[in-house]
Formats: sequence, C-alpha cells, structure tokens
Amino acid sequence: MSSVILALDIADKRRALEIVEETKEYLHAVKIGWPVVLSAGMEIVDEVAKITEVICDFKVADIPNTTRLIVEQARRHGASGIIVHGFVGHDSLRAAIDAAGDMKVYVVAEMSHPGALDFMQPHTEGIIEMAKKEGAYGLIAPATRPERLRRIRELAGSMEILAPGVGVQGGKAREAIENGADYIIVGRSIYNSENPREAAKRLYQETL
Ligand code: NUP
Repeated sequence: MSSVILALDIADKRRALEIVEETKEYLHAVKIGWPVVLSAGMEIVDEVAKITEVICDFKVADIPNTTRLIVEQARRHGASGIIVHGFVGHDSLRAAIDAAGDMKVYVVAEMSHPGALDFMQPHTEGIIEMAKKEGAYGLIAPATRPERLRRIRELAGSMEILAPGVGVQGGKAREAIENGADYIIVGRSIYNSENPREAAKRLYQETL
C-alpha cells in the first residue's frame, strides 16, 4: 500500500494522463486541483478516476450553499475526496460533509508555505477541533513543519492526515510519515522529474 499522493498540477491534459499512467503503480491517489481543471475541464477527474482514486483539491471556501454546489460537482465527476478550507466556519464545513456522501472531506488545518504563519497558524487548533466535531474525514497539514505535523497528529484523533510540501517546498517524505502523516502529497518532485515513475517509486520506497 502506497503512502504517496500525486499532485497533478499539469495544465497539459495529455501529459497529465501520461504521468498518471507512468506512476500509478506507486500511488495511493491523485490530487487534482485548479491548474488542470481550468485547462482540461472536469472531465479530467472522470478520466483519472477510472485509473485511481481522485481527491479534488478545490480548497472550497464559501458560504454553505455554494460549498454544496461545488462539492456536488466533484462527486458527480467521480472524485473520492475533496479538500475544503476550515476558516470559513462550521456551517460551510457541515454543508460540505452533507453534500459529500461517500466522498472523504479533508479540511486544511495548516498550509505548508511560509505565508501560512501570517493568519492561518494561530487558528489551526480551532480548525482541527471544528473538523473533529463536524465529523470530517481528514486534515491537510504541512510536511514542511514536522513539529507542527506532530502537534496536529496529537490533536487529530482518528482523522487521516495528508501532508503536502515534500520535495520542492523542503519537506522530507520519511520525516512527514514519522511525524504523523498518513499520506504525503507530492507534485513537482514527481512530474518535473526526468523520470516521474522512478521519482514516484523512490518516494514510495522511502515511506514504506
Ligand atoms: O498547504 C498546502 N500546501 C500545498 O502545497 C495545501 C495544498 N493543497 N498544497 C498543494 O499540494 C499544492 O497546491 C500543490 O498542488 C501540492 C504540492 O505540490 P508540490 O509543491 O509538491 O509541487
């Protein structure tokens, strides 16, 4: 079982699908976000969902009704999971979870980039508490800050943790898993590598 989630941030649809085919053996899932959806359309979700599980990284941050409409689209196109923001509050998260059906809802607890310290980090604990109370499936937590990952793991209870920030952003795969991530999310270190399949395999082996 792999702990690697590929962030498919590639605007070219053909290349995106090629990379999924090349790396799928070493992946747990593929994360699809705005770069590929805005260029290739939501059909990319249907197509990748025929190959492996898809998590839609839409970081939904809206009023409950709009949140519901967005989550329903991800579901209609065959996604298994969706990433939403928590700072918008409990009613928007509730709407996401209610609209998700069997889809897993992941709440961003703390982002991986330096700017997350400006406004987000002071609210991480409150967001986790709300996510737990509302029954979210999992959290997004930074592989770039292992000590924060460890703290978030302590607070997360049984919620699953996906950790982006491995590779180009400076996080380390093994370290992220050792500090409580269930899965790592990796984009550029795989798809910009000369050999994406080998890069995915190395990360897979590193996290075994
Ligand atoms: O906090 C987050 N950090 C982050 O990098 C939350 C995310 N969803 N991501 C996403 O993970 C980011 O948008 C990108 O799709 C992926 C990381 O890509 P890379 O830095 O490995 O290329």
